[in-house]
Amino acid sequence: GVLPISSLFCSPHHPLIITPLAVTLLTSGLTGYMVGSVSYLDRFMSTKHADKRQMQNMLFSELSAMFGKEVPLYDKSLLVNRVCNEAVCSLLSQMHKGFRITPEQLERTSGERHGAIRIGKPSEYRWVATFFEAFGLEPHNFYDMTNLGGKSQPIIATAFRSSHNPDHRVFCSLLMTDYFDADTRQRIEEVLATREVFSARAKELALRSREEGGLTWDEARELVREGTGRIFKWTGKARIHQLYKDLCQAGFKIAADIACFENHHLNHLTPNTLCMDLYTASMKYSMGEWDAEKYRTKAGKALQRLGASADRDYMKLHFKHVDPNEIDGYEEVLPAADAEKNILDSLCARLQESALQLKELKHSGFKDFTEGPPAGVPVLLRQDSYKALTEAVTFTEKDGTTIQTTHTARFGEIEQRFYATTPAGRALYDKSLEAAENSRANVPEMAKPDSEEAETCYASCFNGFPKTLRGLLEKQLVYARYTVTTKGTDARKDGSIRTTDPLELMRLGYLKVEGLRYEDFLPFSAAGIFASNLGQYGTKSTATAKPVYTRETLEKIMGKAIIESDVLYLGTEARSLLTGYHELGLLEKLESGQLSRLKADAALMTD
Ligand code: OOG
Ligand code: NI
Repeated sequence: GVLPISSLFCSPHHPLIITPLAVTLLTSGLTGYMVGSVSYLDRFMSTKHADKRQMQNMLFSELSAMFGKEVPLYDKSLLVNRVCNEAVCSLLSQMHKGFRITPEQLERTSGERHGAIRIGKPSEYRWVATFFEAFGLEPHNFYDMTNLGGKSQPIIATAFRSSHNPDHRVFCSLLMTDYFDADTRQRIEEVLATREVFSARAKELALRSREEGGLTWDEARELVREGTGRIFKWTGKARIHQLYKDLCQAGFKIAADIACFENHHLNHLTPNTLCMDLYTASMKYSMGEWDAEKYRTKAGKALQRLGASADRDYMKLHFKHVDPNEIDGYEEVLPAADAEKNILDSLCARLQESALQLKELKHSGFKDFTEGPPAGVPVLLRQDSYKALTEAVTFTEKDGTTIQTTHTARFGEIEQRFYATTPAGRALYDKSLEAAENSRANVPEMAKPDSEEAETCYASCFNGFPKTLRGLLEKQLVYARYTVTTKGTDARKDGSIRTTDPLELMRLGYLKVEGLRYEDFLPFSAAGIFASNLGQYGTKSTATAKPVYTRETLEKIMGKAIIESDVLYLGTEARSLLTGYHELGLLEKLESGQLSRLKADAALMTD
């Protein structure tokens, strides 16, 4: 039947569930585990303060409404995404008997967003970090965009998100002015010196949240309004046209986009898709780039691939609000022979509706290649976008005169998230991506957008990756969370378990597994996105000596520590294994080195 809404919003991994292992860990000195749960409990129980996860949902849904008003094409693309996701769900419900999702539930499942903002000066960055802290969004990972060879940008960054089961995130860039020659640097800093993006009230509320551990709902709503009414709002107002022109001409359009504008306008706000290739094909068709025949071929292929590969692991990855036990309960069946064709027919018909005719809106086309792994390799994330729109801007000069012109920077990204990779998986990804980029540079067919040869060749560079979760786990390329089954508990009673190998325990049906979803960003994908939208592929430092930036550089600027997300993935896996071994009575059977390594990995994560 239809899923109850509550099951979509009740995380199966609620931090309040205290396992017997937590007690074991507490007595064995790993107090971080419990301390985390207790402090969460404290915050959760405090009725005075608004819940930070609910505040996040409110902030991002308001930002989405704001962005939709600013950029009509964004709203339309959400519609295309919805229609595609409905088509995907219709196919999935034929493959997983019992899976049904109402339009309202789908809408809420697809509420996840990541935003991108670009900040000009350290003091602003510090305020942004304080603002996001009020929503429970903490900095995760350090991205040095100045160090990407030919794709470098004068940017360092982090992403603000929740550590566990995040729904939303913001990629937050900081322009490094010492990347430039002294004269340019001085001109940029001068225009930024007088910029005040945060109102006194916004600062007061953000600080109050830090001091008191939260905000009341009235205060929370007010802080959201500061965000949508001022901090992240596009105003189309800019300053110092000469600096803007000079920076653009010198190939530093990114600096112009940051320094000359009034505030931290959203550059993009990215929703999730259930099937990247179906979405990109539908957008290219709706935007008038592809004819119906080409669309049918490409979209048909995407649906076929989905029909052949959307197993329970795909379901758990893409419907994270649905209880995984419920997913295990669906009977898996092969879709009918004409299932994909019928779905494609109705999708084609829907895309003809006037609300979905994107060609009537002014746009700059869709990006040529999808960033990230090829279709069918379920690691990290895939991203694509419609290209930046040309928007009207009014410059006000020092003497008060105004100049009407345009600016092209804001674009429409989409993403699909897959499994988080281990260091070995990430190294394989980086190597595969490098090979793919090299062939794109050297093999003419590879550089041809939308061609079969290009797709096949790109995909072949990633052949080292197995296509299933099980295969990826066997090669230890991705992280997972293990849970004990009733069959496992029964086997423990019999004393019949002979192995401690998680994959063998899975094969025997004693452990169940879920791959961990990748919740972060990829510097090279980000660079590709920056590049294709700014129309310039990378920058070179013009400083006498190119500065070196580190994680500490950004931590000092924020006055906050940056969380290393690998620690979270590794720690989540280690904790689940410790709990699993404990419940299966296998802790004593582990080699001593293995047990202490798992405990150390689990202890790295502090809440
Ligand atoms: C941020 C680019 C990074 C992503 O999805 O990788 C990003 C920007 O364009 O400001 O958002
Ligand atoms: Ni993005």
